[in-house]
Amino acid sequence: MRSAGKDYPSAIEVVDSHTEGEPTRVVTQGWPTCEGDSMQARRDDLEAHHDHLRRAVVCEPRGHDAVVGALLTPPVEEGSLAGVIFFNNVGYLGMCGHGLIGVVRTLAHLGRLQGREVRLDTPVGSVAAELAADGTVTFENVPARCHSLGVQIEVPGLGPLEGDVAWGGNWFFLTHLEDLSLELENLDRLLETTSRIRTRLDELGLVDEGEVIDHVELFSAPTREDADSRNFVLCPGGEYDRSPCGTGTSAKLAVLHARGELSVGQRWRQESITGSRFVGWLSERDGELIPHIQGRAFITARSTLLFDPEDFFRGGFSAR
Ligand code: PYC
Repeated sequence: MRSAGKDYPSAIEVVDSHTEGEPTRVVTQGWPTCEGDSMQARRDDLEAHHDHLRRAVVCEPRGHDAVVGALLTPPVEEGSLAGVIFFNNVGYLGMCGHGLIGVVRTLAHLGRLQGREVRLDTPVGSVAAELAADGTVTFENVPARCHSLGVQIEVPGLGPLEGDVAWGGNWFFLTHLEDLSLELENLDRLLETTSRIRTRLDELGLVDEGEVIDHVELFSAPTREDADSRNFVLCPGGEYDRSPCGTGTSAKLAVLHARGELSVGQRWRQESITGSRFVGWLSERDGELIPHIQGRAFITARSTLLFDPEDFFRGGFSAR
């Protein structure tokens, strides 16, 4: 049996990027092997034996609370180039849309992409992506589904609220608030309000046992002329998504489709709280709705992370 001891490698190689403003740190070398035949098993192994590395890689002092990490592994499916496990300041994500776009740009940057199309395995399924000549990445997500429309909840300190529950690779509660505009100057209130909603959702347990609605997504009218809607997304670790959130936009597409407001193939242009944008649409395969999400990522750094045994903060820390 392997121990869950806190061993640190001497160095971990990473490539940093941002996708429409949201950071991704791809681990390319130095992480111990994650055991398991499936991506879920590897994610569980990572959690059981290397969770201290998750924190050390994405949190302060090497990163910060908004950074999403992506660990590359060998693929588990035939035809896939690699496996990828996404993680953040508090744990693990099923899929991560902005992160996937960052991974594709990173693989291209490293010269590891063979051609323009790639399949990657995640703990919630395989996804396909294509890198266009201008650097735009389009990925075909795992199937999205609307779980329930018009759910009424009572949130202490906020009152009654109506929203939808949908899966887009992670679970989302999608709603809008009349009296809180989606502007960065309202960030403290947006974080506080969405955190309250999430606490209430935890208590209510609206999805299956073992599943958690860990993202809350607010919508308003867009501020850009080339967008259909603006959003604010609370992520599991208390941070907000600077991008329009790939899995959140996928969940939104499923909700719009369930309401009869978006047909298959119809474009949806989702603006984020920072003013960046994803374009999304749905296709149908074997009776399931497949979200397609398009956006851009830019490489910001290639670094070697070091872990000095004398360093009190070697294992990283979170301000939250
Ligand atoms: O783009 O799917 C996404 C995402 C999830 C959390 C942060 N970004």
